[in-house]
Amino acid sequence: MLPKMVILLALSIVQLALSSPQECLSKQQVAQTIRQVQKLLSAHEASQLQSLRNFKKQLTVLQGSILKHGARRNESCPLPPAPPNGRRLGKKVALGHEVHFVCDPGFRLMGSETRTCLENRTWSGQAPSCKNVNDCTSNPCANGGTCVDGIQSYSCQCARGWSGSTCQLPLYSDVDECHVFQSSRHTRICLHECVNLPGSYQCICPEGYRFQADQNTCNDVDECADNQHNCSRGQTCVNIYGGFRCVRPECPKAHLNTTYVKTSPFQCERSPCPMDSRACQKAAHSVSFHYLSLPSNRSVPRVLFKMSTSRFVGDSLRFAILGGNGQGKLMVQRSDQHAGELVLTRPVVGPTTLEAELEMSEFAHKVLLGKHIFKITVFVSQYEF
Ligand SMILES: [Ca+2]
Ligand SMILES: [Ca+2]
Repeated sequence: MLPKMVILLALSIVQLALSSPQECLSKQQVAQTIRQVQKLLSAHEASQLQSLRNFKKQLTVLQGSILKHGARRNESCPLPPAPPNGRRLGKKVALGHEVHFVCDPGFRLMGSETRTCLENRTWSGQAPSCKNVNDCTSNPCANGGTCVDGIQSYSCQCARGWSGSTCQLPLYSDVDECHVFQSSRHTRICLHECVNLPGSYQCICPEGYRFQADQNTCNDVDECADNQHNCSRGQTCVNIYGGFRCVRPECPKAHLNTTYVKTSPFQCERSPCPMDSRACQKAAHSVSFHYLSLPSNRSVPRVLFKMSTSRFVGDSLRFAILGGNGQGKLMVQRSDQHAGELVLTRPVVGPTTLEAELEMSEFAHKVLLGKHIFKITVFVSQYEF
């Protein structure tokens, strides 16, 4: 507004001076007027320049503020590394942005699959890692092969006699030793069961036996000594071939003034008899219990048990089998002046149990000094060992 007015004023003064000769101004007056207008314009120019400078200054401040704000917006997190055997997806690391992680085939991602750049310039969640997937979990190796895990693969270390990627191929044509030798009693290679293997064979013993490789035999496990039995308190464990038995010998019941007391787990002694009781005096002085173990089908004759006297010093002994299911297979005989023996006279095929009640009578000058009862139990096993 001001410059327009100033120019109009200057022009009207000049016009007045040139167009009207009657009221004409002197040359001097015109020159003075022009100088005044020039002065006015200079002052105005200075003011305009100052305004422009201020405006420029404001623009610079505004620009600075915009740049500063922009810098804040560029705040970012350090680029997280890709896990070994995996990849990172996404490159934007500014505040609020996400990056993702994936694993190579055969690997499973542990940790965070997605992470976000947080205000404090760190990434959310846990650093990811790629774990090799165990390819052996399905037990792919056959015939006793050992599986070795790889990356998206596995390999098999085959047992002796096998080959192929999963040990499915016999390495060489095998001889079935069991089929060839085990079927005949004379060429038998295993005491019990034979299992054919590629390039070899294996002998297996039944339950209750332990295979002894150096002698190629099946040895009975002594469950009683090894404390593998389940006998209750009051019972006694008796080891037998291929197993064990829990026994509890009982003394004869009181009968006709005759009573017995237990003097050990396997022995009963007659209590002193009343003076007038002949029945008691004729009864056995002692009853003892004997448990024997015998493999099946043993050759005969075979002495199973020996009896001798120690209590009396008589001049003769007599033996008898009083009872039990062993009659016909068992026999008792004198072996010397003070001893006798129980003999197996026929082979017995197990599993079975033979029982015999033996009586040993001792005499001096044909007068009975005393009698002893031996209760024998023979456990015959299922196998010939
Ligand atoms: Ca073989
Ligand atoms: Ca046993």
